[in-house]
Formats: sequence, C-alpha cells, structure tokens
Amino acid sequence: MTGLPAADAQIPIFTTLKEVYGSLPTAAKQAKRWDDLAREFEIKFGHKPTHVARAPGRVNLIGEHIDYADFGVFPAAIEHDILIACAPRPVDRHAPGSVVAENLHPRYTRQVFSPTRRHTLGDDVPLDAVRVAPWHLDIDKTELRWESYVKAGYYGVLNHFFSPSSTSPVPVPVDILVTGNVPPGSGLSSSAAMVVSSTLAFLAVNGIFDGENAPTKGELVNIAMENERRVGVNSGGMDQSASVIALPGSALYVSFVPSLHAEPIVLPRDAVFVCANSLVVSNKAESAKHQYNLRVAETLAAARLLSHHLNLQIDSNTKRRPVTLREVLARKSGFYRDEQDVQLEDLVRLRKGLVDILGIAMDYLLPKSGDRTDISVDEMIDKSGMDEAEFRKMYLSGVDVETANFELYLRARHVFEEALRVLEFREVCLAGGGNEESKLQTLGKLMNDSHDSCHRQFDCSHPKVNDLVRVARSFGEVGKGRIYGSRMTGAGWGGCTVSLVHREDVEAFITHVKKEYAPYEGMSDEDLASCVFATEPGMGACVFKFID
Ligand code: ADP
Ligand code: NG1
Repeated sequence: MTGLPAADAQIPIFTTLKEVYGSLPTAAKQAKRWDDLAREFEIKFGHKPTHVARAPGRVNLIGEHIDYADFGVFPAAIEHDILIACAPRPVDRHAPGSVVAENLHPRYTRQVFSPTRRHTLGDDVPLDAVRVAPWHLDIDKTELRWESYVKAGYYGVLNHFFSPSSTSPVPVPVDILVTGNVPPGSGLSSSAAMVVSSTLAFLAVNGIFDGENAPTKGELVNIAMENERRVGVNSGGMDQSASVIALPGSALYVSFVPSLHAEPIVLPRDAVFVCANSLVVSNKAESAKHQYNLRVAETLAAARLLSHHLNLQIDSNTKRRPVTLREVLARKSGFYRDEQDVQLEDLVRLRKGLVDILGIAMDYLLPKSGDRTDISVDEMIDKSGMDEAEFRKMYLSGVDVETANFELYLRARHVFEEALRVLEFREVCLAGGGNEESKLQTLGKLMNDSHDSCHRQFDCSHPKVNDLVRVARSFGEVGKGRIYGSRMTGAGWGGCTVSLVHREDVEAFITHVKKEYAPYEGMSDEDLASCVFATEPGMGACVFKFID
C-alpha cells in the first residue's frame, strides 16, 4: 500500500493541456478537439467559454459487478473523455440557474431547462411555516435522453451547494457545449464521464472552486454516484472513482469499506491493455429493470437471505441500506474489515472463508430439488425473513419482477470469487521483483476466469462479446504473439473487451483482432482505429480554466 490519500486530494484546476492529459504527446493529439470546442462555443453562444470540465471514461481491468456488493475493483482511466465547455450567460433574461445545453454531436439536440424550488405547504403546519423543498429538475427515467446526464450532474451541485431558501444565493444561468469520444453503451463508462464532467462544469461556473466549499476528489465521487442514480441505474462507485481519482501511469485499486479509498497501482512494465468494441450497444438505463438493476437486486437479496440464515444480526443496517455480500462475508469469517490492509496471508484465510460461505450459499440459496438454480419471488421472500411489502420495497422496486427469475446462488458465487480474483490481481501487481512473464500469465488467467464467470454465473456477457474474447485469445494459439487473457469489461450485455497483451506484440495483436472479428469486415481504417485501441492508464477529471 502506498498510503497516498488520492481521494483526499483537491480537484485540479489546470491552465495547460499538458497538465490536463499528464503528457505532452497526448495533449498535442487532443489539442484540435479543444480548439474546435472553444470556437464552436463562441459561434453558438456569442461569448467565450470560461472553463472546460473534462472527465475520462475508464476500462475495468478486473472486478466486474462487485462494486455494488462493496468489494474492491481495479479500473484505470482512459484517454477518451467527455469535455464540457461552459460559461455563465452574460446577459441574463432567464430564470436563476437556467441552462442552455448544446452538443457537438448532431444526435444530441439543443436543450433548455431551469431548476425549480418547490415551496410546499405541509398538511399539518401553520400557514406561515412554508416548507422549502430541495431544488428540482425533471429527469425522465422512462426514456434515455442525453440531457438527463447533464441534469443529474447539476442536481448534485444544486442540492449540495445551494440552499433552497429563498434568501440564499442562487445559481447563475449557464451555457454549455458538450463533446465526447467515449463510445456510449460500450462498457467504458461514458455515462459516468458525462455526470462527472457536468458536475464539474456547474461547480466551476458558479465559482465553487474559488471558495472554501470546494469538494475533494472523494467528495466529488460521492456526489457523482448519487447523481448518476437519478438517471435510474443503481450503480456502484467504480466508474466515478476511476474518472475522478485516476492518475497517469497507474491503475486504481478502489475499495469502498470502511469508506472510499483509491490506491494508485503501477502495472507490470510489459503489460498493455487493449480495448476492442463488440459493436453491440448496451443501453444500460433502458434495460436496467431486467439487466443491471436486476443483478444489483439479486446480489443484495442473496446477502439478505444469507445474513438472515446465519443470524448475523446486521438487520439494523437494513433500515438505512441493504446488507451487502461483503458485509456477510466479513461478519461470518470474523475478519477482512479493512480491505486496504489485506495481505497475502489474509488471502489464504479469505479463500477459506469463501469456501465456507459458498457451501452455506449452496445449501440455502439453491432450490432443494430439481436441476434449476433459480428461485421464485415467493420462495425468496419467504427465505428472507422479511415482511413481503418491506422486501419488495427494499429489493424489487427498481426491477422488472414479472420477467425475473432470481439466480441468487450463481450471482453470489460470482461476486465472492471475483472479489478474490481482484485481491490476487492487486497482489501480483504490488509484488516487487519476480519473473515478469509469470506475473503476466497469472494476471491473464485471472482475467480469463473473470470473463468465464461473468458469462456463465453472472449472465452479463453477450454472444458477440464472447466471440471477440475468443478471437483475442486465439492470437496466442496461432503463435502470433503473447496474449495473456481477455475478458468483457464494464456492465456487459454488449460493449467492449479488454485484453492483456505483451508490450512488444500490441501492434500484431490489434491487426489480428481487426482482421478476425467478423463484424469489423468492410469498416474504414479510421473506424477500426476507434474500435480497437491500446490504453495506458490516464489522468482523472479536472477543470481547465481559460486565462485572459
Ligand atoms: P456507458 O456504459 O457508456 O456508461 P450508458 O448506457 O450507461 O453507457 O450511458 C450512455 C448514455 O450517456 C448515452 O445514451 C447518452 O445519453 C449519454 N452520453 C454518452 N456520451 C455522450 C455525449 N458525447 N454527449 C451526450 N450524451 C452522451
Ligand atoms: P458501465 O455500465 O460499464 O459504465 C456499470 C456500473 C459500475 C459497475 C459495472 C459492472 C454505472 C455508472 N456503472 O458500468 O458501477 O457496477 O457496471 O462492474 O452504473
């Protein structure tokens, strides 16, 4: 452990592109995009931007679908990002805090909206006691709209930094122009990059970085997580952490217990991670009820059933939030509380703890007879020890219960095993000395096992993604070069894969994948280059300030 309190650092305010990207060659590559953005802003709004908020996408190297079970994950920021140029509107003919939002991509049309303060009268209070409700913005969760992500970011700024009282300062009217090159719905977290950059843009134009209330990186992550849930996805905190806290040259080991902690970890020298896009777009917000949110519900329900069965006495927590699988494991095995300090010997104990708890899970979460592994809603509620209405409210409100079959055992098993793989991955990266080749082989095997578990136990892959993983792994079989492992990355059900390749063989690997993955046939070189690319861990989010 480096001891670096990365989450406690201030959000950087930069004035040069070299600082923004942490490297001169990357800055030079990106400069034209920034110039175009600033020029278009002036054309559209008739005045110059004061700031650009930047938030990168991320690639998750390992640790899939376990952040919301409170287990640590291992992402890295990528160069692809969302940029939001912004400025207070100079001539104000609009409501306080009104927003004109434009996007350089024609798919995302111009939007105008204003936050409201809903003053309400309670039923049982005297007439002069007007209740001042928090700021409000309409976010349509039934339809995927790009401005929902802008509003989600704004929401957090309004409610954390502007009191709803009518005598407090109000937010300024704002013009914003968005551009992004994180492919949406591809597991590289364009949504978190949108929400983080939106949050930063509204903080910047309202001068919050100039005052003493400026949030730290960790605080920004917490606000962005809360914000993204407003779009209707019950997400964990991995993407926002990677986007905000990442540092160039290091992946991040992010743990959530006892509180958010991000540990920058340098990867083995010869390790290069290559992303490839399956071209299957997975629209998370629209499919949440039967995919993402259902998996969240299954893992939380599994934790609830196990904690009830084991009589772990953690029910008092359920009043605030559901018990997680990590908490169940920690209570059952009596250790593993402070994840940042997990050592090799703890891994041995953890493995034993996992074997024990998986035995219990098999016994309690699997149906007693037949070949099926899923259980019905009624059986699940019965085994939870909770009142039906209470259970439905806590676990099933974001889920399409009609179509769901609840696979509690397989989901819990994936989570426990994946958590162990992440700790092993971290341990290998941190180990000094040793044989580089065998390190890469161990990391690659962990990635392969992770993918197979995502596919078979967590059911969040896609046939085309499996095909892309097969193509990537076949690079080694045909003897062209060194590929150590390949897996889906991000939420899944489409999106990208990430492959661990030896630095010397990256070009040959990229050529192989472009040639062998059938859906790429006939694509232009430019499009192919945006589908298959090597990534080096990049810089996290920042605000760029124009100086006169
Ligand atoms: P991801 O896995 O990329 O996070 P999601 O389905 O969660 O995918 O979010 C993708 C959504 O984010 C898009 O449908 C769009 O609404 C929004 N988005 C992504 N990139 C942009 C962009 N450049 N401009 C505006 N909105 C964007
Ligand atoms: P994507 O959809 O790839 O950005 C989602 C969640 C993560 C994590 C992964 C699965 C959001 C914003 N992100 O990532 O927190 O749970 O799935 O590991 O919902």
